[in-house]
Amino acid sequence: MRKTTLFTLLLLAIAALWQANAEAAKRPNVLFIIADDQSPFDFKTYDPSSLLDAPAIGGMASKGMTLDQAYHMGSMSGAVCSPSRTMVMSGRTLWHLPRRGKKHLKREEGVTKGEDILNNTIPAVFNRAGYDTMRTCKNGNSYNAANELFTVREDATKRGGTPETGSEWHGDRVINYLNGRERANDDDPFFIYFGFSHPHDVRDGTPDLLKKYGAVNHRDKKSLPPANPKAPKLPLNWLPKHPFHHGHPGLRDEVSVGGVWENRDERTIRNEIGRQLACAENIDHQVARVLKKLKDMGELENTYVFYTADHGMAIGRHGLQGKQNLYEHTWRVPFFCHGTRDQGRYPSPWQRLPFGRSGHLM
Ligand SMILES: [Ca+2]
Ligand SMILES: [Ca+2]
Repeated sequence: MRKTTLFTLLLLAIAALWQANAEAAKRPNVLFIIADDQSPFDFKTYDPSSLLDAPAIGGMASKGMTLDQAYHMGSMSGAVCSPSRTMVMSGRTLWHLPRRGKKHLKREEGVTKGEDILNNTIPAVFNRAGYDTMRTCKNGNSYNAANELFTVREDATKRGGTPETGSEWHGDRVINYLNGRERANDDDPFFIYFGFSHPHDVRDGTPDLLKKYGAVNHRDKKSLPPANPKAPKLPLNWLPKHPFHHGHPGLRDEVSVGGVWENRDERTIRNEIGRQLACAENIDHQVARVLKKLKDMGELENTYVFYTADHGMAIGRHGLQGKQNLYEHTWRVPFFCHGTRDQGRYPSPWQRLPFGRSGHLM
């Protein structure tokens, strides 16, 4: 009896260990995708009248979860990217970010090095948990001290209309990284920060996608872009001018964006939205490539995929052009999550976040 009991206990212990090892081996990967300057209303999920073809990102939305009320918290600076991306990286609110001055990156590093903020940023936490961490994104306007902690970092600002100068470059970085893991038989879990430089201006689209959305890369400040019936229609909340003083009308985004400048006429705005959608579809193509690669590697079903943007954008809505306002199109962001477990099982978006239920990401 005693032998049987011990043997049973031993079996149970082995089973428990096997289970623990199996669980450890199955730790999920994370693919965090972030666009630069994208209103949620680019996507049919948020605006069914949008012309944007984005089947890869839209597929994530339909099979996973969509947050309807995802906002960034605003900014203390015209460079809204900076606080937004620092919040993403550190998990702290706008009011608790590392201090910034005119030479904010240097000061930020001085203040935060060795303190808990830096040691609890995304790369620090995932490195500590035994994850491989990789990042590609635009340069600047972010939390550089944290960005440096990614074990693989390939940042460059790519806003051109060719494979080498546009979003495909960022897509290639992730594909190359995954190819390298495959060659090395690296089966550590990974966290990939897959950032794009687009659709932030200058919105230079590729020729085929510009044609699809009836737009051109307009460069001549003295003329208007051609009228094209294929260009997206003016949004319902388009205005030729913002109706009252809104605080900071001379900002770079309101007066200096190439292709728009201070113009708010129909031809300019429709062309610029066409450029925006051309750049957004190119991002979708890159996301599709990476999702396919993960599927081919057998990793997709073990990967949480997030898609969001650092903030939204106006492009003619309410007579504004930029990111420095608090209308819905600008302070809301798209937010989609495709996970391996618990999909569609919770009525409330916050309860449905995979971190709470599975509890094994952090
Ligand atoms: Ca941005
Ligand atoms: Ca590794």
